[in-house]
Order: sequence, then structure tokens, then C-alpha cells
Amino acid sequence: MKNYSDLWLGYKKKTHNRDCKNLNKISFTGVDETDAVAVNASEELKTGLKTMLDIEPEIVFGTPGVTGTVSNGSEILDNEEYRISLSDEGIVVEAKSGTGILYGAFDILRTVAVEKDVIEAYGKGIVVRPSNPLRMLNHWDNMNGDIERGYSGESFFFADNKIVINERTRDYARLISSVGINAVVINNVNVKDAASYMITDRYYDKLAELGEIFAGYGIRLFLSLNYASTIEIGGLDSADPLDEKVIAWWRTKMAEVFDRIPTLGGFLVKADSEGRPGPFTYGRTQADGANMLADIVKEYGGIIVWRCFVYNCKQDWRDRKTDRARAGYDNFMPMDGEYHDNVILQIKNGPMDFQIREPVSPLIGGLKKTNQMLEVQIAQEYTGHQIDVCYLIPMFKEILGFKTYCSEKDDSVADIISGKTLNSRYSGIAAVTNTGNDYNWTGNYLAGANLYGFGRLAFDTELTSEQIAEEFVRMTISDDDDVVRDVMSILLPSRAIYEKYTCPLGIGWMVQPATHYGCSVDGYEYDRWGTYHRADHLGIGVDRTDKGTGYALQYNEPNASMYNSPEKCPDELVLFFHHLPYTHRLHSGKTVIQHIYDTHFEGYEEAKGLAGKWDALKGRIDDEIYENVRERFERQLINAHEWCDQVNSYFYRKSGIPDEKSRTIW
Ligand code: GCV
Repeated sequence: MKNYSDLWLGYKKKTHNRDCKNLNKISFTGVDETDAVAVNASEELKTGLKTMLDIEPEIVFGTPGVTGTVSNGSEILDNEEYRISLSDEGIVVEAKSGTGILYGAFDILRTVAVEKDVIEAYGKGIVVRPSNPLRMLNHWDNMNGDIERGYSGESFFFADNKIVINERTRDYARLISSVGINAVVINNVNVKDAASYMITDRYYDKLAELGEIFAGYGIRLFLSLNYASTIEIGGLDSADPLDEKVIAWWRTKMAEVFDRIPTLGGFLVKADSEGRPGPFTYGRTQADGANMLADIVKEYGGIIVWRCFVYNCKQDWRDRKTDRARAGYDNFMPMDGEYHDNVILQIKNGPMDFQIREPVSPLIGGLKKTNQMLEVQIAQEYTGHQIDVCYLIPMFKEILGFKTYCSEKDDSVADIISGKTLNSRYSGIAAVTNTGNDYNWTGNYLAGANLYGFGRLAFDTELTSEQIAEEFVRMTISDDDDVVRDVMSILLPSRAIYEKYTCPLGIGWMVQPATHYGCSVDGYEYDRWGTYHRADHLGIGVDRTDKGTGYALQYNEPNASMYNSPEKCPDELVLFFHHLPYTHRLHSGKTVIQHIYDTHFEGYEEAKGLAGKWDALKGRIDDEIYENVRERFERQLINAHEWCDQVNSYFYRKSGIPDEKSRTIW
């Protein structure tokens, strides 16, 4: 008996497509039986179709290299593209690689699982090409089994400083490849202690085994790297990227690493960030550090994903000049064009840190000659800890759709990370993941929608939040149309509701510093992290205009002018960019203070509405799922209630302005 859920690979009995003769014979064209990924695709199809429809398909492997797919740019995408068409007697899946075939197989299984008609879906033939070359999950798993910002149990990769490989490992690979993930970083970006020894004999065999399992599902294994490994494990006294001894050490080390872990894709590096070592110590730039490693791993086909989360985390709260929001741009823009072609800069979606609302980082669309990757977070660090329901796909859609004005056309974030805008060699999207060894993988069962949705969206940025939510519900909870409608009506507004009862108008933070869950309006106000709301008795917000920190000017025009002006700035971000009186009137017609009161009262009421909708599902869905989410809603309501009352009371006490509607404020 498995101690974990199959999630969307649960393959329940289906009624539609039972008489579809084409499902009896599925031909794979472009690969043969020697391709391990295609063999896994065939197994998956057999299991899925047998369980869902009681069909035992004949799988016919074709000849390698006869595919008609054409190359148009990215080698990764060429290999992952697939075509599905109907033949007289069956279905043909065509691709250049086993991975393309596997994605085609999962496409068919999804069509059946959501009860779509196979003939209709493939009758005219489809060609599917992923939107982004790299679609990555970043685990923040520590080798002792803890997960930094993990809300769903312990790591399933590590326990007691050992690597764990079991049935769950393969099923994890199946789950994430089924939604199109093709890269996974298994360890925390904060590489310390045992994790520094990941690139030593202690772990090579297990990593090689893990890499093989992932490779069988078209996924490349990546590791987070301790930038100061030369000191930490190499016995040198420096990690200066220009020091010959350091370079020589890495050369030898990387030769060994890629020899022992042949499937390795490369490394993720957090340097000069929150106490982690980096090139700044030696007066070198981020480009010096990234390029040194990239040049060495290049001969093994490796890439260096280098994080841009570099800022001063020891700020004095009295200092109004230093602005953490500026830091990414200030530290990385000056070297645009200097990063080598197997370096990718991984940029958090906002300039601060995964708040419920932030502007898009100006680095994205600022950098014009550098490979870029967007980093989002599905681990709900600031968005409810997988206790509160917060379906994040609508937020990711907004980010992807953001127009950066970096070029005359194809200038959205989605365009840039797809590689189209800058013709980048490598690009894509990564999510800090939300999984752990809980039975349902993600703590709150509904948080599974973020894992599912991230993968689907990374693969196809055109999908809508609604489409993704519907697929998730149909494949994991129920096919019943009423249930699907009801669960979707919980997921879809949940991010907006979470935003309403937490921090207003883009200001962010106001959380308990120790956990990042629960309200504490001044929790970060007098701390060193550069995260302030600057509220006084007259107003609130951070002046990031040309008269303040100047952050707004880091954007391309017309975004810079829009954000720089309190009149033009969108309401939802107005306190991120401006310090405004409580009486300032928003575009909505409300004053800032009335907006705060209204959204908090509404947010709490709406959260109760979501919980009520969930209650009404009792008996209509699996009891275990029902109870799991019900219990979390209970906690969410306590949380939302606290946020509502604390925020409203705080600002009433600061401003002295009463609520127009005379509701209870403490
Ligand atoms: C992995 C935030 C989190 C840290 C995290 C860091 C990062 O500061 O609170 O836990 O560290 O971001 O993204 O590196």
C-alpha cells in the first residue's frame, strides 16, 4: 500500500472514449524501443488506458529519425515538440525524442482523464511545442530532511544526510513529467553542512541513480552548489573566481562530477545572498563568479543557473536611501552582455520576495543580452503556508502577461522567458516547489493545483487559469460537473481573497517574522531586511519615485512614468511605489484608509464564503480530501480574522480616521 496519493495520475474509471477504436493501437514515430523515455511512455499509456477504459493498446515503435518536425530555434524545444494524429487504425505520436513521445502520451492520457473526445481532440492533428525551454522545480530540501519554507512534511529526497530513493521517487518523476517539468534541483539553494559534500564521493552513486530515474522521464537533475566549495570542501583558502588555484580546483572537480553523474544538467547558485558566500568577497562581480563556473561546466553540456536575489540584508531601518527593491537591477544590469551563453540569470518575479502582490522585476525586460529565467514560488511562504487556499496561477498569468516594453514586439515576460524576444540560448521558468512527504504531497490538497498548474503553465503559457483549474479538479477530485464548478469557484478567486485580508495595495510583508505566517503589521518594520511600510499618522507606503529611492525609474518607458506617478500607478501597487496620505483617493474612488477597511472586512467574509462552499462538498467527494481541506479552512478563517482585525485596528489607531460604515474596529 502506497503511503502517498497518485494525485492526477490516479487514473479513475472513465465512461467516454470506451468505444474509441483508435486507442487500441498507438504508434510512436521517431523513436524505437531502445529509448528508455519512450518505453516509460508506453508503460504509462498501457496502465492509464487499462485502468480508465479497460483498453490494452498495442504500442508500435517506429524508426528513429523519421519525424517530420522542423527545427525552428531551440534544440530543447525541437526535441520536446510532439504531434498527435489519427491514422485509419490508431493514433500516431510523432517526436524527435522519447521526451516528446512521453509528452504526447501524457496528452492522450489527459484527454481521456478529463473525458474529452479523442477523435475530436486529435482528428485534425495537433502539433504541440512547449512554451519554455527550461521548466524547472527548485526544491529547498535540506539533507537532514527538513525543507526550508516547506509546508507539507519532510523531504522525500533526503533523510539523516542520506539520499532516499524509493517508489515515491519514480512516481514523483512521473507526476512532474506528466505536466511537462524537464528540470529539477533537488537541494536547497542555501547549501551548507552535508549538502556541501553533494559533489563528493559520498553521494555520487545515489545521485547517478536519481539522475537516471529522472532522465527516464525527460527530466534533468540539477544541484544547488556551494559557491565556496573550494574553501568548504576543497581545502583552499579562497573562492576568488579569478584565482588560478580556484579555477583549477573547479576544473578537476567538475570533471569528476560529470563523470560520476552523467545525466547532470548543471547547477543552481545562490551567491552573495543572505549570508551565502560569493564573488563580492573578492571584489569580483556576479558575472565573474557565474562565468568562471559556466566556462568549466560547458564542456559537459552543463549550465549555471545564477540567482539574482542579491541584496543588503543588514539594512538600517532608519536609512531611507537604500532600497532593497533596487538591488537586483543595480547588481546585475551593469554586466548585461557579459554573462556567458551557458549562464542563465534566475530572477524572482518581483523585486522583493514572493509577496502576494509585487510589480514585475525590472530586470526582466531590463536585461537585453542575457539568458533569463523567471523564478516564482509555489511553496506558499508568504501566501498562506498551504493552510490558506491560494491558487497562484492567476498571479503567474498576470506576471507572464506583463508588457516590459523591452522591444517593439514580443515584449511580455512570457515572450522573454520563452527565448523569443532575445533569441536566448537558454531561458525558462522555475518554481520553488511546494511538495513534501505528506500523503497528498502538498499539505493542503488544493495546493496541488499550484504544482499541477505551474507545470502546465510553464509548458503552455497560453493556458488559462480556468482551464488549468478544471483539469486539476477533474483529474484529482471529481468528474461531476457540479463538483468541478464548485471547486473551481473556490480556487479561482482565492488569490484575490488572500490579498484582500492581508497586506494592502502592494505594500507587502506585515507578517510574523519567525514563520512568515500570520499578521504582524510591524513585524518587519524596525528590522534589517529592507522591508518597510513606513506608516505614520498621516500616511503609508514607500516612496520609490524619482523623489524617493528612484526604483520606479528602473523600468522601461512607459512603465517608469506610470509607476512614478501616483495618479497613473495602478491601485494594487500604489503603496509599493508611493508614500500617500490615508485620505488619498484611489482610481476606485475610495480613499486609501477606506480601501484598507473594506478589503479586509470583505476578504474575511469571502474567505468564510469559500469555506462554506467547501463544507457543501461533504459526501460528494472523497472523505479524506474533504476532511484535509476542511480542517485547513478552519485554520484559514482564524488567520483571516486576525489579519482583518489587526490591520484595521492598526490603521485606525494610526490614522484616527473612522470606518465610513462604522463596523467594529478594535
Ligand atoms: C532559501 C527568502 C526566504 C528564504 C530563502 C530565500 C531565497 O528570504 O525566506 O528562506 O532561502 O528567500 O530565495 O534564497
